[in-house]
Amino acid sequence: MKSFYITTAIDYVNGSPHLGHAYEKVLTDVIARFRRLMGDRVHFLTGVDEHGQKVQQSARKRGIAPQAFCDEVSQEFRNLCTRLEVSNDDFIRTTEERHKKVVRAVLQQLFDKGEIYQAEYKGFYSTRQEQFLQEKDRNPDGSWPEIFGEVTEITESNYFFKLKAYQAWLVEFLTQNEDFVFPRYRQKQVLEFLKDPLNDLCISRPKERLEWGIPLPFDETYVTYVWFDALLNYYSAVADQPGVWPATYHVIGKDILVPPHAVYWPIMLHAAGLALPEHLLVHGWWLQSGAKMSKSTGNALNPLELVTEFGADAFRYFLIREMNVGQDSDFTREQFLVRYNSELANNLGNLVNRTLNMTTRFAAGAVPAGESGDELDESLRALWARTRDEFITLSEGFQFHTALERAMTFLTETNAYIEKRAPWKLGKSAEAKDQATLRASLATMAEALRLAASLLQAVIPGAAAKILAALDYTPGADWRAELAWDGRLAGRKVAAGLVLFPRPQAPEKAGGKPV
Ligand code: ME8
Repeated sequence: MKSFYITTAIDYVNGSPHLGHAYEKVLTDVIARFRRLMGDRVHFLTGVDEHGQKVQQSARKRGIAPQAFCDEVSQEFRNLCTRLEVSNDDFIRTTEERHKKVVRAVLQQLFDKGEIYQAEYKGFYSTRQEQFLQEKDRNPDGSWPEIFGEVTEITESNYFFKLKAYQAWLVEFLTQNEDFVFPRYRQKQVLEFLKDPLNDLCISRPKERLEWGIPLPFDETYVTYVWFDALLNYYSAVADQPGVWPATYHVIGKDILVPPHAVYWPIMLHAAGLALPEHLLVHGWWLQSGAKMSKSTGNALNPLELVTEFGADAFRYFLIREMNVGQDSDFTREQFLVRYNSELANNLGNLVNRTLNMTTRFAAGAVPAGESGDELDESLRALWARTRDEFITLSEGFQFHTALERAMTFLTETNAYIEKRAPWKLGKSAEAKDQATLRASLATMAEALRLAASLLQAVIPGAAAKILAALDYTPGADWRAELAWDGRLAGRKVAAGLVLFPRPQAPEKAGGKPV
């Protein structure tokens, strides 16, 4: 079986991980976990981008060797994955030999085929973006946009990859494969970009300007341009694993779609005779007061602080619930607390507490058998069937925020069911009918909780596992079968006292803390 191979972008190690990095890993993880539940053989790769000028500069600033600097910062990105319960199967660093070997082999192959040539180049260069600029990159007033930082004119001899020769092929490919980029409107942006003629890509940097890179195999006085090196990570990590390449999805942010992932990468692969990835999944940005969070602007939020404060599940839940994949979202602590309080603590947390505590109190801790077949139960079951089907369909289309909204509605309705049944009243009655309704209600509550936890596994894996364990239940391998409402918990001994989402401060009192 061909793997469902999914990757994140590899993060620059010139600074610590921020919320944007955390989001991309969590989003990719939710997809990976969801596909595993759906029965796919998943291979999930993440990693770090360690070469290039920015990393060399950051290491210099710290007064340490680039490799030592990379070792240190890479570890932070690895720790981030662990703390976020990201289930990656592999973590690649571009300074690893397995990667460098593949980069050199691909470069040599393209050079031998005549796809790479040497030429004199004179042009404007942005150190911050590590790219040569073109006239069309200028502001209307002739100045260079801020994002390029300092721009200098340089002349040097360099190696070029024949990008231009493949422009028509790429346009044809994108026209034939309309769903190559998700969301679709982003594919249109790629085609828009391709309306202008492409220039060949400068893929070398003279060693006197940049030492920190992979030497060109055919001319060791140069190192490889960092993007040419970095993009190959997706292939180098699995080159020796049959049945994995090509990638099913490369998950990336919108800033690195055009040109690297949608232009350079398909052309590099095609020229090297390698299969193209099936899709690019492009997410938007987390903003703070409308500005992109990034290392260079200094408004980056340290995700680990939030994870320490609220736990990985709450953090993951918020990111996935709040962001419509593809669009931008503003991050505010207030909104985080609103969702935490209302959806996790009050809705899910409340159902957990009530179910476990009431089963303990009114049924000696054992989930009763049987359910009443009255209208109240019927309608909750019907809502479950709809919720489950919609959740799966929405998740398949990456509409996780709506999928979670549906799950929340099911939890709200289950809590409303409890209010209507009022087990605390039934428990006081000695009548046989009331006792039967009480048992049936407790069975329904436990089953609804089991199903909700199973459904939410990909998003809140830790909390879901704790809920299932408190219900004394170990899920089977077939997820779809797990999602059937069939009262399988009858007789299980539940464990009361599970507090998953302790209530934080009220939002109005939370002011003063930096977001
Ligand atoms: O671009 N919101 O690395 P990177 C959401 N090394 N996503 C964000 C974000 C934000 N505020 N800021 C960054 C690179 N990202 C290259 C990639 S891949 C072969 C090489 C996302 O550390 C960004 O869009 O700058 C990208 O997908 C990822 O974080 C890494 O960004």
